[in-house]
Amino acid sequence: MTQATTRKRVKTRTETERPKLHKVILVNDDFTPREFVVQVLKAEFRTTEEEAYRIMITAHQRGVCMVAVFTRDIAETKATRATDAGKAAGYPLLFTTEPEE
Ligand code: TYC
Repeated sequence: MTQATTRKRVKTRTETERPKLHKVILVNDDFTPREFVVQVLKAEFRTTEEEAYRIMITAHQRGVCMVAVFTRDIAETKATRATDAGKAAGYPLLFTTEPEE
């Protein structure tokens, strides 16, 4: 005789956490030439000339300006590389990162 089997089915729901994004922030200083800041923004963050100028002048006028958001590793790597580009040229140019709320 055949026997019917009953199986319990468990529905699973996968919760995927989105990685928290981190902001890269450009900090103003009194020494780095404007044109140098624009060059670094274009090279490291792949912005257009116009966008780089807007970010640079905003930091110049307000003290800081958000450049872009990335996952933490990428934000930190880009901020470090951009800061090091200034350091290599003898400027105190600074990029920092902070987690987005
Ligand atoms: N304040 C600098 C100057 O007058 C230009 C500058 C802008 C430097 C933005 C840094 O994040 C900065 N030469």
